[in-house]
Amino acid sequence: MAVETSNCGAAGWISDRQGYRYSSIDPLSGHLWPAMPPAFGELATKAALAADFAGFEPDACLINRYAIGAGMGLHQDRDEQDFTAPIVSVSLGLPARFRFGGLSRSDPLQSVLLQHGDVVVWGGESRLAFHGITPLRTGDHPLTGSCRINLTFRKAR
Ligand code: MD6
Ligand code: FE
Repeated sequence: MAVETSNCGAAGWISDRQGYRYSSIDPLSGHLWPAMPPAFGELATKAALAADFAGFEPDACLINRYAIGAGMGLHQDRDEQDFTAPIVSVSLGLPARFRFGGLSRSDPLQSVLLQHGDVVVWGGESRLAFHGITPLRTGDHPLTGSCRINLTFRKAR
């Protein structure tokens, strides 16, 4: 089951024939990504600060929409330039089980149920930790219906 993706901010995460990369242009529209709404950037900066990462100024907000049955396999977020900046993840809509491990794929995993409104910040020693989302279970959320939306804020460049 696929996750549908979009972006806002100066940099967007795309996949095309050349593979995965950050691009300032939306390949579907040929235009720049929409600007990151100031409230989004402020939320990410404040959440990072609350986790002791001062001065986080994301230039990318990945928007992922998970349908029922969609998940994301264990992976590292390692295509950003600056690993001193954390990742801030905001969960909306249906709950999902977030699995969070260590720097090796085979490290033990913690499992956390992310509910509507939950924010996760990871950085420092954990910046390159493996993580993933187990396939979404059937449900109906009053705000999003039968999906989950995840925003991840990064400093891509
Ligand atoms: C989540 N998302 O959906 C975790 N990583 O809670 C991710 O780990 C993620 O949404 C890379 C690209 C997009 C993502
Ligand atoms: Fe990720």
